[in-house]
Amino acid sequence: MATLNFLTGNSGKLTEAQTLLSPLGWEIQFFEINGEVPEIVEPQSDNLTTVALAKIAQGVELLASQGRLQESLLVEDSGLFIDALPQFPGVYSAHVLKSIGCDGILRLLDEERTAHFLTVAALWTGEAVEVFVGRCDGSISMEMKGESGFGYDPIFIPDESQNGLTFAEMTSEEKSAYSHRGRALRALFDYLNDDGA
Ligand code: ITT
Repeated sequence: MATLNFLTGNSGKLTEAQTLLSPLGWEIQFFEINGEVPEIVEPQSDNLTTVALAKIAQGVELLASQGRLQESLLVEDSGLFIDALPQFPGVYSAHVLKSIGCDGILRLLDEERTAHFLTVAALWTGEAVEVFVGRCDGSISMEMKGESGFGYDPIFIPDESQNGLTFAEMTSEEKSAYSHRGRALRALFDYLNDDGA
């Protein structure tokens, strides 16, 4: 089974990548140095791709410093974009979640509730960097619902959701079928397969 290192401090992201890619023959593991996920500096930017590329550049430097440059490495940056709140929380999604949380987002919204999630994943293949993007359109629920997943999952209803369920009311498999991350990682898998990696 091929191994993919995932440089992230978010265990929810790791679980979703494992759900999606393990059945396809990939073992996904945290990228760690001396048993710890290394700290990465995220640049101030209003662009997810810029952030993802900054993360992969730092990750590749760390691989090089460990003599592991031939290994593959995955990073990704994701954000929730709410139409009624231009660019918000967007690239500030992590900060906004910590400061006002899902409740705070619900308090800011009125009737206009359409939103989308974006993921920009950057993969170091051992030779080069490839970028994959996934988008999921949906809306913000009227209240928090569900216990699964992480982050904004209790308030996001994807358009494909049959019964108006939030991501947090779905299993990891169901969420991945529609989600921004699922789409980006399936594109990544197709690339790895086509490339014979
Ligand atoms: P990294 O270490 O990978 O950077 P992070 O949690 O800082 O992990 P991001 O900056 O990409 O990740 O995510 C921004 C915020 O958006 C963060 O608070 C996440 O919890 C949230 N988020 C990302 N993907 C999500 C998803 O699929 N469902 C709900 N919330 C999500």
